[in-house]
Amino acid sequence: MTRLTDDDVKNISNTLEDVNQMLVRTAGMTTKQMACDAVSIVPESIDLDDYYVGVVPITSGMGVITRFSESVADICRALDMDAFVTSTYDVTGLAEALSKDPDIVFLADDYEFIAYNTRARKYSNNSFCTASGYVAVLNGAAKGLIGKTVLVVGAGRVGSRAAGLLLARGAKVGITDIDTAKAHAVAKENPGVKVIEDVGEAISSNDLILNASPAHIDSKYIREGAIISSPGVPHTFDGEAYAKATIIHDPLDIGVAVMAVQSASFSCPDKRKCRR
Ligand code: 2YJ
Repeated sequence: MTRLTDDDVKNISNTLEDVNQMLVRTAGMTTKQMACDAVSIVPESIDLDDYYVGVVPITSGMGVITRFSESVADICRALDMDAFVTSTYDVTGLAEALSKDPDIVFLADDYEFIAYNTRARKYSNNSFCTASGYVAVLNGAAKGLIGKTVLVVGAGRVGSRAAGLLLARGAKVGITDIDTAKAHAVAKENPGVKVIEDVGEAISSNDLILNASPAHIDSKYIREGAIISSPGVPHTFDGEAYAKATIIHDPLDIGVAVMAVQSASFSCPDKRKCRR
């Protein structure tokens, strides 16, 4: 699984408003509206400033990513939540967080990244929330997906979830992966999803793309006017790709904002009003 680097996250806290503006420009929605849309929450029905969030840095595996926890806390603060990062790590950090009685605790190792709602005793998962955020963004940028064809590039944890979410939004879904067995497994789990074996051919014949792959996409395959909603990291689109297509990407904000809103919704005081 792709792991963020110190470099990927170093500027996140300073560019949250840029991401917000980019989402307004490309998808017609603010970060909060995107996050609510991704998990079917009515934005006015949830008071995000009522939530207290703790973020615990985790040292296991490849260790702490510089500014990862601080960036997660800043993404929550930009949504009006109150957030803190623990001064200690791992189990000690979790105990420190819980001693402050937070509503939500974020923590990530090299395999899982979750937001645990301590009131509802339920957690949000980053792969699902990243997929649903980028599907919401694509839906906004394309002004709806009903009856439109969307190509999912990459049949990993985010791409496989995105395929199901796109079907649920009424899109016709194709999926491609250099490992065709993975693409076939997603198609089997999501009847209606079509496997396209040739990745280059698939990209050059689609206007709407959800790119959940770490592989580089050569700009020669990209169609003029395409919309590419792209959670995949590393993000390696070049200037020519950006000149041809609308490309929507940020390394952390979209997925974390959806996690924050979904996790908050688990303990929304009036769940019936909260859900769309
Ligand atoms: O606390 C820290 O600073 C680190 N332990 C954070 C590790 C972040 N984890 C990843 O980037 C993994 N790839 C897992 C992300 C979940 C995939 N959607």
